[in-house]
Amino acid sequence: MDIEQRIKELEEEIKRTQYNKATEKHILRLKARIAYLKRELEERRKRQKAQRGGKGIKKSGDATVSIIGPPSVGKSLLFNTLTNAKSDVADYAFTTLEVYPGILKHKGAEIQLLDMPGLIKGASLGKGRGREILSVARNSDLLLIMVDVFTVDYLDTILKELYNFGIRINQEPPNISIKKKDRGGIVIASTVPLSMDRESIATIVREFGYVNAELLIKEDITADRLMDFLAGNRAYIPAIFVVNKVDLAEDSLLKDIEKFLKGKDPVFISAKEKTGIEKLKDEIFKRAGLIRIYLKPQSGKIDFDAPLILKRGATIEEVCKALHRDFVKKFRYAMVWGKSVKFGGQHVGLDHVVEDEDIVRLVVRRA
Ligand SMILES: Nc1nc2c(ncn2[C@@H]2O[C@H](COP(=O)(O)OP(=O)(O)O)[C@@H](O)[C@H]2O)c(=O)[nH]1
Ligand SMILES: [Mg+2]
Repeated sequence: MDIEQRIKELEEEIKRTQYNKATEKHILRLKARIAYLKRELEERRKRQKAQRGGKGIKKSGDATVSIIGPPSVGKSLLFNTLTNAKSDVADYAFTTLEVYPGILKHKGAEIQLLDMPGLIKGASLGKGRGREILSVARNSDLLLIMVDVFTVDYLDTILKELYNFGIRINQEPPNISIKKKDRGGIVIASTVPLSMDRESIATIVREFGYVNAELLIKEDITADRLMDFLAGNRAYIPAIFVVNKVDLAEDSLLKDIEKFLKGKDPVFISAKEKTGIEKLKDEIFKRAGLIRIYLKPQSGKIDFDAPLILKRGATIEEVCKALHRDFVKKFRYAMVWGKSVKFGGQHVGLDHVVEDEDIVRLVVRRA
């Protein structure tokens, strides 16, 4: 029997089964089975795509950001406002048929933005070229999830399609590790109290084909996140919620939207009137995980207009590598001014983590 059909059958079975204490375990097992089969399906699709030589958008710049949302919410107009590129803007749905790349220059960084067709219900199953759009989204460093003041309800659909495609937004990867063993069954160790009972955890792990294994769980894991971990092919990507066309909304509507999106920290903009754009740019820079490092040369002034752009969490070693391939080898120490140090001019080593707007002077051995 083919995998898709089997998944459908299992889903039907879950729907038919009355949820209660007695069936709880059985349903959990069915869910794990589905998650496992879905992964098999993904793997197969990936192999087929690799054979066909699937084309992708070439990444460039310091980070890649995809604009995702339903048709006609103003994605292309925003894209044109933010970048040096041009994308079609029109009054009817599906004006954007291709993926358009453009560069947003902000705070010394070059951020690649991708404008795409609208994402519709059923996208993760391939509707409206949805799988192509979601593949691009999956490979981004950040998503702009965009709706307009009239389509805020549609957000749920977008979030579901992302979820079904294995994209997890604004979540850290599950903090678990697993080791296969020769004997001993499923052994579960945890560093925090767990809400799930151990038998349920073991059931799910077994559904993914493990007979003997040691699990180390470092968070209060849910069944969904455990399955995500075991499936192993999830993409964890930060996302910014953008609400466009505020120029068309009454204050009362905006208040309702704010309430509806509570906890999602939406950025309100008007691509047409160019309001909220600077705030959005700052947010993109931050949420893409970028930081600026100013280099202090041996002599001469610091060029504050040309920072070195790195990813948050970068160390002095990365600063060295970005400047010259021999600098790590010749490194003696670095002097740092800024948020990452206790006092200005502090001497640090290669593993020191730098922060946004730190000033760094590298001291290296001469030839
Ligand atoms: N009033 C208003 N109209 C907008 C705004 N942004 C986009 N539009 C209009 O909405 C329509 C769809 O825009 P488009 O960028 O093509 O949407 P896309 O399908 O999401 O790329 C066009 O007629 C735009 O001029 C906005 O902030 N305010
Ligand atoms: Mg468009």
